[in-house]
Amino acid sequence: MTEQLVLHEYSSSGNCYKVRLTAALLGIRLERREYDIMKGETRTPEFLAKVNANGRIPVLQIGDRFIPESNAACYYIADGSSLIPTERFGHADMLRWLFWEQYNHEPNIATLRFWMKWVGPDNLTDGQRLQMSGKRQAGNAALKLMNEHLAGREWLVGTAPSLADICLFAYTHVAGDADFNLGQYPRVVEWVERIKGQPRYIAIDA
Ligand SMILES: N[C@@H](CCC(=O)N[C@@H](CS)C(=O)NCC(=O)O)C(=O)O
Repeated sequence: MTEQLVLHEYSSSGNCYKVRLTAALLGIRLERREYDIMKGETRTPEFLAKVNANGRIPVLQIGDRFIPESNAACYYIADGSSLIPTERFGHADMLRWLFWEQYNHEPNIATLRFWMKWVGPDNLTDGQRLQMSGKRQAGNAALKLMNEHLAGREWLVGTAPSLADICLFAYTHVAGDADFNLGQYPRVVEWVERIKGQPRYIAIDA
């Protein structure tokens, strides 16, 4: 990849980490620009006008063009690499996991992690408090589904690591931050270790 890539991010976010991890595993350099989401730095008129009208990070900048949405940014980086299955079914299956992550996994596990670690249990609104048990149940259902899918297989799609593994790994491996007990999902724990063992792996706080 010859063009310069800039990641607009908040580094402890799993959505931002998955973009960094994709680039690291592929040996691709990213320039990093940090925003403090706790201070609303992604909600300024400048950010909304130039970087992402949706007011969120991560956003991948390629020259003067911007790709918001973590999984789309990962896809841009990984396109053409071994992380993207080329066989038609495998490719669609990888996309299935990326969409599933955004609908069934991230809104539950990542949101609870943010509420518990950043907002703090004492500062939650009544509305957030009301949603906690539903999100915990749905987060556990997502982890259970992954655990069952991983029976007899090492990777989510086919027989090699793909972008599906990277995108699901980001919030799964820190689910303990939101008091999910990964020990209940032994195949997920093994899969987490398998990803950590990949050449050029970087940790979320690297
Ligand atoms: N679906 C988006 C979610 C992006 C998102 O929710 N980003 C959060 C941090 S993980 C954010 O920017 N929050 C700050 C805000 O909403 O003001 C993605 O996958 O990139």
